[in-house]
Amino acid sequence: MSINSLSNVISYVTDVAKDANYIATKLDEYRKLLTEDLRKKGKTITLEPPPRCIVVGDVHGDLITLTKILSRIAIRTVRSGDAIMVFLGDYVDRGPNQLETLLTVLELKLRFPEYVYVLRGNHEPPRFLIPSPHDFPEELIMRFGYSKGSDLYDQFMELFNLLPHALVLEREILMLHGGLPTINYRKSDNIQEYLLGRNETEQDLILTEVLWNDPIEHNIVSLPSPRGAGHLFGAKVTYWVLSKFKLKIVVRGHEPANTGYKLNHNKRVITIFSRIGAPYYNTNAAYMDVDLTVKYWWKNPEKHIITL
Ligand SMILES: [Mn+2]
Repeated sequence: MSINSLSNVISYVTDVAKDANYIATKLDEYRKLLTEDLRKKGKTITLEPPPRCIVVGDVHGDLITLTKILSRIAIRTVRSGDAIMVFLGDYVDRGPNQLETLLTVLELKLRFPEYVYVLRGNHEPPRFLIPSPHDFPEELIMRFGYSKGSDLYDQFMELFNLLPHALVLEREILMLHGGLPTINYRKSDNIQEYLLGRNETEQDLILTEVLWNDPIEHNIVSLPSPRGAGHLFGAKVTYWVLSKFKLKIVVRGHEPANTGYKLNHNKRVITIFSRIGAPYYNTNAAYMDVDLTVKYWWKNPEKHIITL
């Protein structure tokens, strides 16, 4: 592991994670930054594509795999502005290191605010949509006792409300945790409205879809999801979104994959899963590292996926 790699952050947050008061102080800093980011960039962020984009899928407390990924990325790569790094959500629940995992991505955001993006997953839930299992509150209570543990949980829940739902690299990639909304298929003229909803009733339904949807290999719009929340979105939705909003590909997490990634809808939807171990026992974790200066890179997206 190089001393100049991003994985240096992990030894720092491991110290933070030992002390409830230290965590609370850091949480204030993270919330302040995310509030400012939200005010400036909104709940769905749109950027001009950088030369390089690194994408990490679900980590769910697998700090060992996250360390391996970060140790391959030099600090100067991110600091120079040549690359952005995007996390697709699901940092907590499962695994003994969920707190350290969450603190690592937040600390990276704090240190490189313009180049690191921390998206919301369904395990960073709004109060109306708690996933199962959700052992993050129990983990905090086990470590810090009932009073301090539940206090910290409330503060994290507040922070989760500040995380962006999606990141768009114009003309290239749409990144989000679960999938494409289906209830407003063909009803929106701009991507912000499509991903956020047109009014308050739509907002929660669309957030549910963004956080919970999975692709299905049929040329349909939508089916109910076996997960009990969200829908399965068909290729029709993918093709409409890509042509309507002039994008090439959708990159999402949420679903385990044995090789760490999978492709759907004629390679236009990529799933990245960046953890290994129980309860999925997948063979590989994966992340994506795309050189966006390569023309037509998206025609063979698997060439830009690194498995470990
Ligand atoms: Mn998920």
